[in-house]
Amino acid sequence: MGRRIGRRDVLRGAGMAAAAGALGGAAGKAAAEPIEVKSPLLFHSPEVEKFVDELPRIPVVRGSRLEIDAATTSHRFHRDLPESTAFGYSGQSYLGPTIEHHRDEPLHVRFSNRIQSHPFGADLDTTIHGVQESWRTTPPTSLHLHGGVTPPASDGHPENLVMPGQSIEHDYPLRQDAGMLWYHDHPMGITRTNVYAGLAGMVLLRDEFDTGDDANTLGLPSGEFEMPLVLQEKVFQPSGQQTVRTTLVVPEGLWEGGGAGDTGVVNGKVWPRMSVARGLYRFRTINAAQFSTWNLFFSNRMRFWVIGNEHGLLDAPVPVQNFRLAAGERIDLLVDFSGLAPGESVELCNDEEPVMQARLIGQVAMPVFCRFTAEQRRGFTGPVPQRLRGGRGQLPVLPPLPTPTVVRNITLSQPYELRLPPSIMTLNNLRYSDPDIEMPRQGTVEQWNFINITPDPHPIHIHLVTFRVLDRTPLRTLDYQAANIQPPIGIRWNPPAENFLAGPPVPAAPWEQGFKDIVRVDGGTVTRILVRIPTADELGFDPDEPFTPLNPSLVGGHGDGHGGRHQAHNGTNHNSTDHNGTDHNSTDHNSTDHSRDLRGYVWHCHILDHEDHDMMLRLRFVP
Ligand SMILES: [Cu+2]
Repeated sequence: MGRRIGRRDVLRGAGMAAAAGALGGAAGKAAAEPIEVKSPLLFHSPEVEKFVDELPRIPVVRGSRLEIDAATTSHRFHRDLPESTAFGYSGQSYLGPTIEHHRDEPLHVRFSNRIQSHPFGADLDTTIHGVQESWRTTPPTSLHLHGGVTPPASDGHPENLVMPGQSIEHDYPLRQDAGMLWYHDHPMGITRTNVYAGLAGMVLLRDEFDTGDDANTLGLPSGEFEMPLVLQEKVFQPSGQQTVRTTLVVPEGLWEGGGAGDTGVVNGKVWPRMSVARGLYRFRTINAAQFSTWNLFFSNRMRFWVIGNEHGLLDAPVPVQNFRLAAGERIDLLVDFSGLAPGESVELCNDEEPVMQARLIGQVAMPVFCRFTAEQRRGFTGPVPQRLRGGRGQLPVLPPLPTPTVVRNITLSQPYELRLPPSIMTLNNLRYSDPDIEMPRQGTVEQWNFINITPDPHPIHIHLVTFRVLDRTPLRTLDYQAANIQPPIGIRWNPPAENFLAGPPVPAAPWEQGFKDIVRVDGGTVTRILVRIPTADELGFDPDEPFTPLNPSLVGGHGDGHGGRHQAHNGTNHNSTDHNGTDHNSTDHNSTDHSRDLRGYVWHCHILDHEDHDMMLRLRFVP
C-alpha cells in the first residue's frame, strides 16, 4: 500500500498552491470577500431550493423507563433530494426523539443496537486505533448521555461497545440541575460517522420552576412556543446521499481531520422554514455538527436573548445580536418575532469563517440554517423576563466562582508523527491509549488551563462534571513552542504558558457564565475553566468504580491498522506529576482478574473527527 497521507499535511501543500492560483496578483486584497467559484478540491452538495420544507417538530418521549434503539434507516433531508441512508433512534428516520424528564427522577434506558449496515462503511478508517474491518457492516454503538451526571457503567464509555443485535441497560440518576442535555453515539474511533449518520437527540431536563408548560414561574414561552433546534451541517453527493467526505484531497476511507458542510440542516431537514406567531419563542439550540463553530445571528440583525446554556438558566437574559456556538454546545434562546409584519421573514444565519486549512482549499462559511416567517396571529405576548434566578419562583442566583486548589495545564496540539498516517490531534501530546491520564481528586476545585497552540477552536468536553468558564488569553504560540520543544507523541507535554501570554485575559462572555460541560478553546489562546469534582457522597455513586463492559474482548483497541499496536492500558494508570507541581499519586485498585474492566470516564474535543483520532483521553475522579 502506498504512503497514506493525512488531510492536514495535504491541505497545507495543496491549499497553498490552490490559494496562490486563485488569488494570483490579487493576493492580500479583500480576503474577506466570499469567492463565488466553487473550489475543485471540495465536494459540493447539489443545489436545492431553500426554505421549502417545514421545520420538523421532533417528537417528545417521557417516562421513567425508555427503550431506545439505533437502527439503519432511510431519510429524506429535502423535498428535492432522494431518500438517503441514515441512522435514527427509536423509530425516527434521523436523529432521536426529544427526551423530556424531571430532575432527580431516575431514568432507566434499555438501549439496543439494531443497525444492519453502515451508510459510511467505506469511510471508516481502520488505521485509527480500535476500528475493525468488520465494523464497516456491523458497527458498534455506545449510547452516551452528554451532560448527564451518570455512574461510569452507564455513561456510554467509548470502549463499552454494543454490537448489532445486543442491548445494554443504562441507569441515569439525573440528580443534577435542570438544563439541556443531549444523547448521541460515542463508540471508539467511529463516533464521527455514527453521529453524522443521525445518532443524536435532545434531552430537556425540567425542574419545579422551568416546567415547560404555562405553569412555569419564570415567564418563559412554553408548549408550541418552545422549540428545540438541532443544528447541523452536511455535504450531499450528486446522488443526494449524505456523505462524510468533504474533500477530494483525502482518499476515501481515511480520516479527514474535520470537514465543514456546505448545507444547513435543522432537525433533520435541509434549510427548512417555520411559520411563527408574532411573539416570543424559546429555542433550545444545539450545535450537533461534527466540526464547525458558528457565529449565529438573524438576517435583520435583530436583538435576541441568551437565557441559559448546558446546565441551566443565567441570572437574567443577556441581549445579543450574535454569538458563537461550538460543536456540542447548547444554548437557550429567546427570540421575539412580534416586530415582524405578517408575511415578513428572517433567517438564522452564520458568518463564522472556516478554519484556516479549510479556507486554503476554498471552504467558505455555510451561510444559513433556516427561515422564520411571521403569521398574522399573535403568539406568546409576555415580555422578556427581567430575571431568571434570585426572585420568587426561581432558583438562587449563580454562585460566585470557586477558588481552585489545583492547577492543571493542558495542551491542544497537532503533533507531527513519523509513522503513517501522520496527522493526529492530541491533548497533552498523548494518545487515548497512553497510560498517563488525569486523575482529579473528588471534592477539589481545579483550574484547567487549556493551552491551544493550533490556530483553530476546539470545544473541550469533560464527562460527569460541570464547570465555569473563566477567561481566554491570547498566547504567543510560536514563542511558547520555541521555548518548549514538543517531545515525540506519547510523552506528556504541558509546559506552563504564563510567560508566553500576548495580552490581557478576555473574560467569559456574559452569556457563557452559567454551568457548562463544554468550552470553546479558541485557537492561540489559554482558555481557563474552574471545575469542582463532586464527591461520591454528593453523586450518590462511586465515580471510580470499575465496571465490566458488555464486550470485554473489544477493550484495548484491537484495530487492524497500526493503531492496534497502541493497546489501552486499563488498570495500569501510572502515577504522574505534571509540570505545574500537581500531584497525581493514586493507588491502582484494579484487580488482575478483570484486566478488561473499564474504569472512569473520558474527556475530549467535541469535534467528532478529533475525538476519534486522538483528541480523547481517559480520566478518573479518584477519592
Ligand atoms: Cu479538536
